[in-house]
Amino acid sequence: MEVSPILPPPDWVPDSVFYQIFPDRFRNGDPTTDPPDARPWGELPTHRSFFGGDLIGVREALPYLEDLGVNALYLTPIFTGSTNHRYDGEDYFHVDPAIGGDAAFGSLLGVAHHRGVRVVLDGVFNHCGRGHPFFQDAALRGRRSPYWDWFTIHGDRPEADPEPNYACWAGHASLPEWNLDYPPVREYLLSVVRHWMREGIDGWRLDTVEYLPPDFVRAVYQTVKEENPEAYVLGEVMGLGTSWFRHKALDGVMHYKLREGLVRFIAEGSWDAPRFARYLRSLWASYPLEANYACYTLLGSHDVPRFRTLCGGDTRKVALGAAFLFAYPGAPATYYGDEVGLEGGEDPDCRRTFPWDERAWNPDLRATFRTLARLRREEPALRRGDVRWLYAEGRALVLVRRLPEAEVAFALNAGEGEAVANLPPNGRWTDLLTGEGETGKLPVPEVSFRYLKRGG
Ligand SMILES: [Ca+2]
Repeated sequence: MEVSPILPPPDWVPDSVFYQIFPDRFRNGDPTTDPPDARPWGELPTHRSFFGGDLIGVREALPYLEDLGVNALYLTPIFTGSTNHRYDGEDYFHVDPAIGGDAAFGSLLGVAHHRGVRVVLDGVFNHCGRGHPFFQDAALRGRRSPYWDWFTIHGDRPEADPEPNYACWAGHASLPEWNLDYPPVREYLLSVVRHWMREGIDGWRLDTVEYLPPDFVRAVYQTVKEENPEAYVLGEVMGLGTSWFRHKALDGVMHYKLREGLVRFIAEGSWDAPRFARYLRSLWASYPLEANYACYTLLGSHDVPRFRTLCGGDTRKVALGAAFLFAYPGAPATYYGDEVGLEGGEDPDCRRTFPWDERAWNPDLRATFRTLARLRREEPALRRGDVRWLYAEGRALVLVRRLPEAEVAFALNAGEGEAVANLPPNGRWTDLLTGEGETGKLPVPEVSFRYLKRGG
């Protein structure tokens, strides 16, 4: 099938509320599959520790996630690997038995789809694990291996010590890089993409996109769309995503740039609202309009400290950050545990186990996440409306999301002390949470937000 170069991002993405799961840490649904050295749930993680979380646990948690308003999952790698994160793939065609194997994934996917929850997988196509059989073959047979050219090895055998003599990701000897200039490697990886599309997944999050040849990323995009034009191709892009969109290689990026602004403005308080607004408007102008609505917007992930920790533990500020994401274009994502107030610094600390004992939850924060998802579900303007920056002064801002038939204003005050912001000069607005009517001047209490709808 010919793929049009102007294929728009899937229509379901702006309607999605994502939840990111690191399978070893979210929920242990079947202790019989645990790695033999699994640590007690709740212990602080190290780079090497396993906790026994699995996909059976994810399936069990679907009612919890639905209650939270989640309708899309992003799972970090699930294919067989030897580490707790599985970014070291050893078998791209099978789900790791330690998290339940192919059967657990098939069951999760079936039940998720039945409940209207989409599933996006992590595609690690820059590198594999040292235990991948093709790399092992190159190590065993040297230049006589049919897989020698699949990697970039300087010497007669791959050696890890004292320095790896083969191309590997960020200098990690455990992660040999695929030689993506060699056509059979591309064919193999595209066959992986096709295989999982045919299993019924809803899209891919592509790992380390900025390290991949752009024409290969575009080939992945085209392969995905050939299998399902409605599937989502999301890139892990830490810098600006502009060139990837221009070359039509991605639908959206993980919006780390937006997150950076939220960290400065809300968590650190080092930017005021005007600076934050200028920064966001500049980012907005850097991306095609449709890409702005198809980005995955986030406060955190397995690669950065948790937002709560960056806020010095202040859950009110986590609520502000989340409220902004749910009021802004893109698909808002929650990193597992952020909604109950889980803390954590740099990796591996940001990968703690999810606390299933409800006494450890922050109930107000979780209630806020539920409310935000409900508002987003009930107000199409929050998902599809255009964006107008109405007010930015001191630590407060107001933006308006507008469709022809409805307008929702979002006001946020990140400062200590009440702010009085402006609403548009005409008409009456109704607070969507309290039902209060407002006109003209809008009081916003310290470290809080308001959603208002025109009319009422
Ligand atoms: Ca388990």
